[in-house]
Parts: sequence; C-alpha cells; structure tokens
Amino acid sequence: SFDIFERQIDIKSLINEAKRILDQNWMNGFTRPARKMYPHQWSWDSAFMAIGYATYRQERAEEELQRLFSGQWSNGMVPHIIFNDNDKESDYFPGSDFWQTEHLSQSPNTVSTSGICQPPIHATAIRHLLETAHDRRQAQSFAKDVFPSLKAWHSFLYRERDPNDEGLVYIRHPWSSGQDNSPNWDHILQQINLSQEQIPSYERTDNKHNDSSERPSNRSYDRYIYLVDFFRKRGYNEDKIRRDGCPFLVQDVLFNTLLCRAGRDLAQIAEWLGKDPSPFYKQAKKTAKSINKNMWDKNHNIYVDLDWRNGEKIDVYMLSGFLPLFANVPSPARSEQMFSYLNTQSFCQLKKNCLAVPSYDRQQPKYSDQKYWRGPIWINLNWLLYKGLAQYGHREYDKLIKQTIIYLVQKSGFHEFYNPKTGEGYGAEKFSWTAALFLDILN
Ligand code: 9YW
Repeated sequence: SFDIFERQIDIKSLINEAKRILDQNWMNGFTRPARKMYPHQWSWDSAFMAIGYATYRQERAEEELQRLFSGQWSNGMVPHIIFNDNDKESDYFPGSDFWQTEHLSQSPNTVSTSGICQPPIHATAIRHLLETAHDRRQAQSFAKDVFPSLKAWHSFLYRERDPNDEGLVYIRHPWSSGQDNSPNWDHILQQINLSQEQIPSYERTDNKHNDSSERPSNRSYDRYIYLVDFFRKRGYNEDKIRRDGCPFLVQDVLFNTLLCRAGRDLAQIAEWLGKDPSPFYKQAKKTAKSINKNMWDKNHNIYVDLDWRNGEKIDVYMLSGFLPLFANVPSPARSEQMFSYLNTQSFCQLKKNCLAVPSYDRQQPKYSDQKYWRGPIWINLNWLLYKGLAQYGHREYDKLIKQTIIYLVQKSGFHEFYNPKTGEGYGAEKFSWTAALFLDILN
C-alpha cells in the first residue's frame, strides 16, 4: 500500500532530471523516445516533446517539429517514424529497409521514413507553443513556415482516410493508433488467418531490450508485419489498399479525437496568421458530431472504436474512450455520465488510494498490470485526460492524476509505463514523453 498524498518530494530535482533526460535523448534535431529501444523520431512523441520543450527551450520545440515535417510525404502524410540514418548501431525493427518507401514517388528524398502515420496532435502542440512562447515573434514565424505542412497533413487524412465523407478517418495498422497492443485490435487481428508463406521472414528486436512478457505476442507481431507487407506490395496506394480488402481498417476514438482537437487548433492558428479558419472549424465540427453519433456506447458511458468495414462497434473499454473530453466532444451531461464510469474501481475511484489512471478497465478479463497498452499507466494518456477533465471542471480528479504522476516518477523514474497496483516502472527507462509531459504538468 502507498500513500500518494503524504510524501516529501523534491519537485525541483525531478524537473531537472526531466530536462536532463530530454537533453540526453536529443540528437541533431530531434528527440529519441528512448535511447536504445527507440533510436529514431516518432511522430506523436515529437509533438509531446515539443510541449515539454515549450516550458524551457522554445527553439528546440520548433526544431523538433521542423525535422518531423521534413519527412512529410508529398500526399501530406506525416510518417510515424523518421529514421535516424546515422545511427549505425541501432537494431530497431522494422527499420527503413523493411518499409521500402525510399523509391516511392510520394516519399521524401532527404530522409527515410516508415509508411504509416500516428495520431495528429501536431497542430495542438504548435498552438500551445504560440500561446506559451517567450519569443512570440519567432513562434509566429515558425507557425507561418509550418502552416502549409499542417494543412496538407489534415487534408491528407480527410481525403484519403474518410472515403465516405463521414467526418471520421480510419487507421490501417495498430501501430498507427499509438496504442500498439491494445485489446481493441484483438478481434480483428484474430480474424486474419495467415499461412506461413504469407508472413515475410523477419526478426523481432523489441524483446531484446525488454521483458517479453510485457510485449505483444509473436502472433500479433506476425500480423503487424503482414500488414506492412500488404501496404508495401501496393506501393502505399490508399485506393488499392482499400480495394484489395485490407483486413485492418478502424475508426479509432483517440485518433479522431486528436484530429478534431487539432482541427480547431489549426483554425485558431490560421486566424492568428490572418488566414481563413472556417474550413478547419467546419471539419472539426463534423468530426465531433460523428464521434458523438457513431462512437458513443450508451450502455457503458464511454466512446468506442468502429470497424470501418462493417461499421460495428468494438466493445472494448479503454481509458482512451474518455479522451473525447480533451476535444470538448461530449456535452456536459454526457461528460457526467462518463465521469460516473471513470470514477469507479474499473479505473480509479477518488479517495480509494489508487494510482490514476490505468489504460484499460481493470475489471475486464484481458486486463493486465504489466502488458503493453493492456492496463498499465501511460503518462501521455493521463496528460490528455488531465487537460480534458480540466475543461469540464473536475479539479479533484485532476489533482489525483497529478499526484499520481509525481508519485510514479519519484518512485520509479521516468519510465515508458507503470504498474497501476505497485507503481513499478516498465518498458524503456528515461522515456522522453514521460519527461516532457511531466514538465508541462508541473509548469
Ligand atoms: C514501436 C515510441 C513509440 C510510441 C508508440 C508506442 C511504441 C512501438 O513506442 O511503439 O515500435 O513503434 O506504442 O505509441 O510512439 O515511443
């Protein structure tokens, strides 16, 4: 048992440690999520890093995002990884050679990239930078430079990933969700029957750096790799991928929530730059409406993902199902219904001395304290929840989240994820977004 409210904590030294981690993971223009395990640049990680850098090093936040957009494809996609071609020691799999993107007409010539994307939280990070910058003029000029890239990124998503014009975009790989091993994907992945010949030969490296009991199963990995092979065989052509029956097409709550919020943030940026914000507001409004209409699970008081192929709800109750709060999607009445589920032993109940908030409903049979995205506490999800709840006035719960984050970091260091029962840290150590978002929350 622990008491997260009664500890003497030296916040200043934790802040210094967080900055030290970001400095150590910084590498010629971008921040590695973690030194050994993730030696390249990841898309949504970079946006979180920028939010952390905004507290003390504005120019780095800008450099980070500029480097990310240097990997943007000509169709507007921001790839989920921009590889660090100089790192010869890295054994990260799948590396740039596996993705086979370098000879595509739509991929950049200067850097090598993966062929899928991650949640679009970049406009949100840039708006935040504009609001907090100590050098406002510099931030404005940066925003002006990246505005066309942001616009192209959002257009790509609505154009290529929302073929029925629903206001909801799909992802086509679990890695695109940011929550790789979430139970959300189990049912769809299980339905993909593969013969041995359909799986390209490959060797996992993630297990070398980490306890394999915390990581995705080999069966899931086979399917992750099969999907990449499916895309590269079709030259990453979206129509072909869909027409040929890509077996994984999901409208994900978190991805669409972040797109909705980023759309409004992009509109605000446009306004500040003297440009027309209305197309972005319009898109965001439509997305919010569809999240409310199609993704709301009224029996459980939470939002759920949809299988794009048949429109069916995926009945899995994740912390991310509460995150539409971050984009102001639920009405106040609905937000109260959500809160009445969040504030139970399924997640974490106020005054029950629990660590807030695990990534998955603890009472579900597949819940695990240790497994990647199947229960452990992730700081980025909690940061999003924290900001979301603040907009609806839930101060007491926010205090609990903040105290949990301080407790975890002090007890176990800046880990990738944490055990909700014991507070033990798992995955990569000295993990960048944990450090970056800690800085923001304590700022
Ligand atoms: C991988 C880098 C990435 C995150 C993802 C997280 C994990 C594994 O690490 O992905 O090999 O890409 O699931 O959200 O961006 O931190």
